Amino acid sequence: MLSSDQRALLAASFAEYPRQSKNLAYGTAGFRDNVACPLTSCFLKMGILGCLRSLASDSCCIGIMITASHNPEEDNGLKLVDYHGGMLEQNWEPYCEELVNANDIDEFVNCIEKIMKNEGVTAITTKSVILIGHDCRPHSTELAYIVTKGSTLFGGLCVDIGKVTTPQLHYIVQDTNKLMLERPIEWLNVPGALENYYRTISYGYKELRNTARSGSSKSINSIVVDCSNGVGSIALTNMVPFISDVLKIDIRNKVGDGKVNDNCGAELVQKSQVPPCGVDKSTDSERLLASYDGDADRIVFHAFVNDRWTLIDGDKIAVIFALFLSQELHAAQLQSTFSIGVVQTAYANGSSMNYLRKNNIQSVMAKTGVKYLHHKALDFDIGVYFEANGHGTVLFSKSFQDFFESEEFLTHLETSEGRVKTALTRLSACLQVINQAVGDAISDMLFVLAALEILEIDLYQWIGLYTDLPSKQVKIPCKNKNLIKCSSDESRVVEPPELQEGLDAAMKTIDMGRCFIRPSGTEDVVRIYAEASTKENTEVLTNLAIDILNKHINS
Ligand code: 16G
Ligand code: MG
Repeated sequence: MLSSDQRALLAASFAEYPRQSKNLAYGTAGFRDNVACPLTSCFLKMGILGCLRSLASDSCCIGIMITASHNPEEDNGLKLVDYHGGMLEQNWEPYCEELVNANDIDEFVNCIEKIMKNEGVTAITTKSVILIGHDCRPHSTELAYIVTKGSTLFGGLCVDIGKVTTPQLHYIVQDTNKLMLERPIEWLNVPGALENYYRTISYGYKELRNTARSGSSKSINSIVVDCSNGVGSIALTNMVPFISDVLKIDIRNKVGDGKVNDNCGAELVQKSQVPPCGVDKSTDSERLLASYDGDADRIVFHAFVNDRWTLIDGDKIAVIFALFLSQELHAAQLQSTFSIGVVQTAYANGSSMNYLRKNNIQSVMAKTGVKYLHHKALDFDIGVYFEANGHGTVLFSKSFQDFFESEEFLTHLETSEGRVKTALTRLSACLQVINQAVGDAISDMLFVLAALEILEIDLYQWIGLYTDLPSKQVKIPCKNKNLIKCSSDESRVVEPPELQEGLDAAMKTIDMGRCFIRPSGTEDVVRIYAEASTKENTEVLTNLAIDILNKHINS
């Protein structure tokens, strides 16, 4: 299917960027490794794959984000944004791996032709469109250039939109493809698309705040944000002029202040449960603090209150989202028209699950990784999904969105009054402030602040909403992590069965003990999570789980 000229071009590029020495896996969130790997060949090939995906989806634009998220600065990586603005459809992941790991030019060309055949791409035309975004790692610009090279080699129109957060790229891809139904791609206006991002989100945030009871002593009007020395600081700085009249944002750990994610950011704060560098008990006490990760698709909050430092993780964010949305859905009298539910993972603290249950909010569990939570959240009209580590957003079903965009809604809004009218206005504003394409640290931050204000929950009440059960996470190097197979939500080990039998027996001996073991999707390790009534019990359970794992897998 490829012409001899096309083959010759590919062969030349194959020779220029030799294949990395090891096999790479697409993993939970794309390819990620140390840049010394080297990653250049992988990036070139993904430029080509992006074109194929675009051609297979009616020339919609496809995003390629260059980032290794919360990994150390020495790592880099790449994830694809599909035409709908979400993550790449999972049935395309094997194609990515096959292309990247092709050993020679014949395997490479065969793989391209296989994809074309399977996905109905009859010819390589100039009709593919790729948008590239990248984070602030020193090697990201060069890697973006190599992706561009791959795409243009394949005749694609490739637009490098520069330093943006992962959620900004998702948002722009989603927005652009909506607009492309009406206009040709040549009209793509990147500054305009970015401006639309800032305008829409800030507008929704302000609309929500306008509906709060004025003068509430509980409003949070300022926040300190640790941007993990990453690209989030650029996006947040750009957002400031849109909201500075109502919210004071104090940005710490900006690009250039240090290495990306070094001693700061959401990963460190949530996993190690310590404050990041750049914030200080003496100056930042009793203030709300937030930490983003290196590409700003994750957020956790924290604070120095009453003389101690406290983490407010993704579970506590999910709870506020759910409380607020459920309250407004009822107030708008739409609770029998639209469903609402929360999707969490096995890492969600048991106390958060109890809290949701007590408040009659349905919650379900998904496998770890945004793509799995996202998928489950589609089962609801309002699907809140959040990982404890701070990845999450809200998805609204098509019928929910259609309702709020309909003539019927406008009439309903005009004729309604009092609490119903307020609730309708609020739900409609949620469609603006929330980045539905993917979890977004900036959008999540603004939404949670507005929701806290409306719910009249202050920092102390938020922290005290429920008390987390003490928990611990450890990672154990494993000879072959793939020997372990888990249930679909990863709460139980299915293979080898003796492993789960051992864990079940251990849990029975510990008060409120719960633990699970799962192979990591991003590292060559097995992860153990344990929680129990006390810190000591959690330690005991963790150690029991380590022994059981070593006995059945590592011996
Ligand atoms: C990736 C996932 C994150 C998940 C983590 C688990 C995305 C964008 N990121 O970072 O959601 O929590 O992997 O890593 O999906 P693990 O499998 O190594 O524990
Ligand atoms: Mg990230």
